[in-house]
This record gives sequence, C-alpha cells and structure tokens, in this order.
Amino acid sequence: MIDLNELQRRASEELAACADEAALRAWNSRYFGKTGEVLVALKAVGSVAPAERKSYGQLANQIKESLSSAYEAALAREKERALERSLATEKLDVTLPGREFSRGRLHPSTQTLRLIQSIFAELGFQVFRSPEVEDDETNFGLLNMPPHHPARDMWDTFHTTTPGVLLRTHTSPGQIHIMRKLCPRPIRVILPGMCYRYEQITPRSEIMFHQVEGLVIGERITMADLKGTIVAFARRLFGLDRQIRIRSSYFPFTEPSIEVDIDWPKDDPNADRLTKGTGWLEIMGAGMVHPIVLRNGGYDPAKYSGFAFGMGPERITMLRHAIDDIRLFWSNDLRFLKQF
Ligand code: FA5
Repeated sequence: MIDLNELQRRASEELAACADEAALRAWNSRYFGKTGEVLVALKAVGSVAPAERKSYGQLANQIKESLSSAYEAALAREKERALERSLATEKLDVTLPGREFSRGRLHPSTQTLRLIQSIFAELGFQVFRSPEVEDDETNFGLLNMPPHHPARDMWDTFHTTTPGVLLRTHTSPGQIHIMRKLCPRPIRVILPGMCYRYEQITPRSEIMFHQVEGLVIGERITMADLKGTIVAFARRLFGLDRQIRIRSSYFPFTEPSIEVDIDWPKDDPNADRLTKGTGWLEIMGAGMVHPIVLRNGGYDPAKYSGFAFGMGPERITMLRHAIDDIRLFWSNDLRFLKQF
C-alpha cells in the first residue's frame, strides 16, 4: 500500500523548493500528470484491503485537494514575483513625454504647383496630364519643328536607346495630345509635369524641372485673352506689389510669341547675379497657337484660334521666396526643404 503521508510530505517539501515557474510546472506533471504519483495513489484504492479502503480513499482525496490548491497558490505567487522582477529591471516611465514624430511636408515645388493649379481652377481651367517620355515627332515635329529645324537647338534632351523616343524637353507636346483628344470642342486646360533638358546647370537652370503648360482653344480667342489671363494669374500669385513685364519673343509653335518676366525682389543681394543685372526673371514663354500646330491637333485655323503658355514653377518659387539657386530644389538637403 502506498504511504500517503510520506507522499504528502515529500510533495509539499519539493513544492516549497521550486524556485521558478518552470520548476513548478515540472512538479505538477510529476505528481498530477497522467502517470503522476498522486493520480497513481488515487487509482490504487482498488487494491487496498476492504477494511482500509474507505479511510485510504478519503486521505488520498484530501491529499490531492490540498496539494493541488497549494500548487495553484504557489504558481500565482510565482507569477506575481516574475511581474515584480520585470517591473524592477525593465523600467518604463509612463509619465515621460512621448517622442516627437518628424512630420513630412510638401516639397516647395509641389506647393507652388498646387497654388498654380488652384489659381487656374478659379479661372476655369481643367488639369490634364501628358507623358514625360515622348516621341521626337510630338516633342518637336508636330510643334512645327521638323528634323534639322534650328530651334531644336534650344531644347536639347536625353534620348532613350529606342530611336526617336526621348524625355520631353517641355510640356508643349501635351498640347497635341489634348487637342487630338478633345477636338473639335473648345479647350481650356493646364498640363503640369516634369521636363528634362541636356544643358548647362546654372543657379537658374536645371536639367530637370517642372513646367505648367496652358492651352486655350476656341472661336475668336485673341492675344488680349492671353494677356488678360497672364496678368490675372500673376496678380493672384505674386500680389499687386510685384511687376510683370511682357516681351516679344520667338517660338516655332506660337505666332506671335511673348515671354513674361517678374521683377526680382529689389532688396535681395542676389538680384543682380540671378537676373543678369536686369532685375527681371523670366517665368514663362507664351503666344498664339501657330496655325500649323492647330491643324496638327485637328482644329481648322480658319475657324479656331487659341493661346498657349509654358511656365516654370521652380523659377516662380525662387521669385516668391528669393531662393538664390535652383540646384537647391533637387539636392535633398533637409535644411533647405524644412524652411517651406
Ligand atoms: C518652352 O519650354 C516653351 N515650350 C514654352 C511655351 C509654351 C511657349 C507654350 C509658347 C507656348 P522655355 O524654354 O523658355 O520655353 O521654358 C519655359 C519656362 O520654363 C521658362 O520661362 C522657365 O521658367 C522654365 N525653364 C526653362 N528651362 C529651365 C531650366 N533649365 N530650369 C528651370 N526652369 C526652366
């Protein structure tokens, strides 16, 4: 017959000696597992002599109850101790102020692009996109610059390995796309996007920069509409204190053609360097859409006329904030970008 008192004493001593949760769980399976000693002792009741069976059974049950509640209590105590230990060693001060997230912001060019778009939205213009990778024909040919036209020299670009496929040098090819899409309906759109030029980088010229193309086509559109639109836009963007200068110019895809300048802030020490001593910075080219271009877009120049412009948002941002070097825009220097 199993000595129940000895079993209880031994189990209690061993339980008291358990130092951590793992030891407690090992104890539990030793005594209460499938073949654990306590369960074996309980099952042994059948082999006890009938006279002693009742008292043996009662004692075995008592021992089982008391050992199992002692185990539960020891386990709970051990869990509490483990929590205290981790609180003491892994200190977390919930009263400390949180770490500040560094918040991103919009690039100054994006801010200007959004401003330009909102001004033109007020003037009734829709926004369209056109591809940055173009074919030679749309970037030049359909804009009245056939192969070997000398004006192509003003817009040297990056060519892909596919002959005739290039990175657009201006947003003007978008004029052809939108005309062919909307013909013969009237058009009043802007086409913002990135352009690329293979040229000398200077404080006012980059090899990649944004442009916002504008195109208006309809019946009886005149140069007065172009001038009125440009002045209304510039007044909204720069305020009434800044001056606008409109000069005659030349583009193969407009006739007549103009260029528009804004006066550089007079008190800025970089004024001379950036304006080549003139006090003015050019922000856009514009003009009345050339009849050949109208025809290439599907419009009959005898019935329709239109104006177009192409402006540089980086130049505009330079003028708004007196930024003295266009190279700052794409150099990813946070000291510059965080100021906007
Ligand atoms: C053109 O690109 C013409 N397509 C503009 C146009 C459109 C004329 C429609 C008539 C009708 P231009 O090369 O001058 O023109 O560029 C227009 C504007 O883009 C410039 O006034 C300037 O603001 C900006 N720009 C031109 N080159 C650069 C450059 N390298 N870096 C930054 N901005 C530039």
